[in-house]
Amino acid sequence: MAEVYQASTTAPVNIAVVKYWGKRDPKLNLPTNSSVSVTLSQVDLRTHTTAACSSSFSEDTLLLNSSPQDVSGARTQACFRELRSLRAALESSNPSLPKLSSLPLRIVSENNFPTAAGLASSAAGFAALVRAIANLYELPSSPTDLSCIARQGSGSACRSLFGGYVAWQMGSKVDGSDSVAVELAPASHWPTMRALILVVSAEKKGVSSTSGMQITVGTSELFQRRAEVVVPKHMELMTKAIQERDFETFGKVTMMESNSFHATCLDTFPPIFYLNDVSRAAIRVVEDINRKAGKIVAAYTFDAGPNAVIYFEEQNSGLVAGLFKSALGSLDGWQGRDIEVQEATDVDARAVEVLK
Ligand code: 2P0
Repeated sequence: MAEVYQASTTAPVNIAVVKYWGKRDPKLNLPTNSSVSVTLSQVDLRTHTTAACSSSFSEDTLLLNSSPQDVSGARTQACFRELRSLRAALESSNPSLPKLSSLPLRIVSENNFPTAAGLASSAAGFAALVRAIANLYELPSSPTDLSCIARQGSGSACRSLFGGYVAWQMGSKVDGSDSVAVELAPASHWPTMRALILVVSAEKKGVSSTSGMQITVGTSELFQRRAEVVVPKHMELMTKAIQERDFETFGKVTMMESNSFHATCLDTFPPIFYLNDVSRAAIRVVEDINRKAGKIVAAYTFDAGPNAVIYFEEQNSGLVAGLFKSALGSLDGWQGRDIEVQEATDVDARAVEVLK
């Protein structure tokens, strides 16, 4: 029987605090602005992926949550092609290596969170896919190198190759080689940071990010100002706030970023609405919390969906969780989940297993 080679890994969901929205090159997923994310729990919100290859497989396949996925799309193909060409280069420099680059791939992925509900499922998905294949091929690539490949699967995926606080530098080269993710700080840098996720809806979102952002780029004048003036300022403030563990600035920029992104969505024609009444109620609860505290101790952010992520520091968890429970407890359609910020570890960067 033919040998089956396999390797597994997991990748976490990341939530942007400076948002990616808009592509200058839709084929390579090159963004119109840089972004920053915080990677959430290792345990609760992750994609687990196993990549296998064998001459006994007839073609490349991908199963996500037990359903077969189309792998012929340009994004998945770009990831396969780049990873195979890195493996082929290794094989030509070391002829004793098995010729894995020419074998069909079988990828099996499982998410433990709602797909396409604004919880960045494509980010964790493509990051896990790229890392799993890189492990299978025993590539010596760094997370930043792999981020350049994952970006071609889904822009935000490049940030899920790291844990903690991550910047995706937009870069300026036309081939995208400098549009990569880098770690700003590990999660351990700010051990008191906490996040609460309000799952307002686990339904699939109405407008996909890919098409939404293209319509924004084509129709919103606010978008231009956001990309050229607002985000560069927020990138600078956010990077410094993280370095200095300055929660007030971190929180203020996080909320202003979310508002700026959703204002741009509203300024898109036809408009894109991701927030709903429960999302807006969550914003008011955060404002109440900060008013009571006399400073910013909690910050909301929303991606391309109605679910809220609330950041706060451990010492304020009683105030934040308490007010959320009493204010939103009577509303239908949300459930709170406490998530700690954790390190991304390369869980399964283990040697390739050879299964007979
Ligand atoms: C972000 N979002 O920075 C922003 C905030 C949604 C709102 O990245 O077309 O799924 O696959 O590159 O990465 C969602 O965009 O889009 C996203 P593609 P992606 O997290």
